[in-house]
Amino acid sequence: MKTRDRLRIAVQKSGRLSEASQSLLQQCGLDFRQSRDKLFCFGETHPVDLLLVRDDDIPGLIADGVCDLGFVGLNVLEEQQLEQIAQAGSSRLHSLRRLGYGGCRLSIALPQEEVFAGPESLRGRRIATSYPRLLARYLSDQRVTAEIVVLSGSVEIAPRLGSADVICDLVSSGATLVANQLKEAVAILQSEAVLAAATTVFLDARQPMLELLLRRLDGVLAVRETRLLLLRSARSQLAQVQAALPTAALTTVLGIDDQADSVALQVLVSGGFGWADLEAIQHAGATQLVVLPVARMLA
Ligand code: PRT
Ligand code: ZN
Repeated sequence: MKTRDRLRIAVQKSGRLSEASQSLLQQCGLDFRQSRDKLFCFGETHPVDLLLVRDDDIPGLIADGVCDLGFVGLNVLEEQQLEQIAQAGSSRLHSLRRLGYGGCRLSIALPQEEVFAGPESLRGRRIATSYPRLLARYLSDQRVTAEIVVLSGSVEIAPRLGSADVICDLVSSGATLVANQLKEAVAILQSEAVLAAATTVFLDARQPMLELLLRRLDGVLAVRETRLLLLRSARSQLAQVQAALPTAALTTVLGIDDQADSVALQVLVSGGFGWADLEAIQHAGATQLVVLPVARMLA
């Protein structure tokens, strides 16, 4: 393996994942200076550099050892993993972390007037997609044979052009499908941006940097989902209020100087915490509820 003393990360140059990927690195305390041709970012605070590329090139750059890590959609990563397995029998590419942005699904969609009666409805049909390996895996899992029409873009117009009957494409809001008179039948992959790598063991200065990056990344990802909930409760209702809190919450109960009958609670909540959860706690007897975002956390 080639020795290098700086970690090199592939990031999408311009597209749906660019901003969120760079902002995640910034939240990890990494700052960069961009080269004049805007293809390279030199790490000013840490020995980490960025290569700005097309998202489709990211898995290949990692597999070839040009880059050590990459921020890429799971859809692109898995498609290229399957391609490498088909070509070479194996793939060293894998996902180290799910990153919580760039969410979408790879779905099969058909003309609005058609009825989808399960995977059987796809037998013998022409399905247009840019993800032939993922689609082939789904069809084979379902024991259905169909014709895969590989297109590199504008997949959603294939049925209207007559080059396919059905499509398999990325969907997020679903507006593009509706605009093309298509309807979603089944999602074959739930995707989001991931941190991809071919190895996590380096015998040079990249190893401590990788460990630092992963530690900070875990901190940032955990905090994103965490909220600090402040509230008050009468002592007589404390048990009820505590029972309404999320089960994994970390709770501190504090006395209030001049109010012997009341307590203040500080509750660290992780995972999705919405209006309905807050209302349930209020209903159990809590008052003065405040939900705050958490900036940093060290356990
Ligand atoms: O130039 P480069 O090759 O780098 O970029 P690209 O054009 O290939 O990729 P880009 O930026 O469009 O997407 C990058 C990644 O974002 C994808 O690989 C997915 O992991 C993720 N992502 C998230 C999406 C979407 N959401 C999405 N909605 N990628 C594409 N779409 C398409 C979808 O197929 C549809 O055509 O956007 C259109 C709008 O979607 P609706 O359902 O909201 O209408
Ligand atoms: Zn692309």
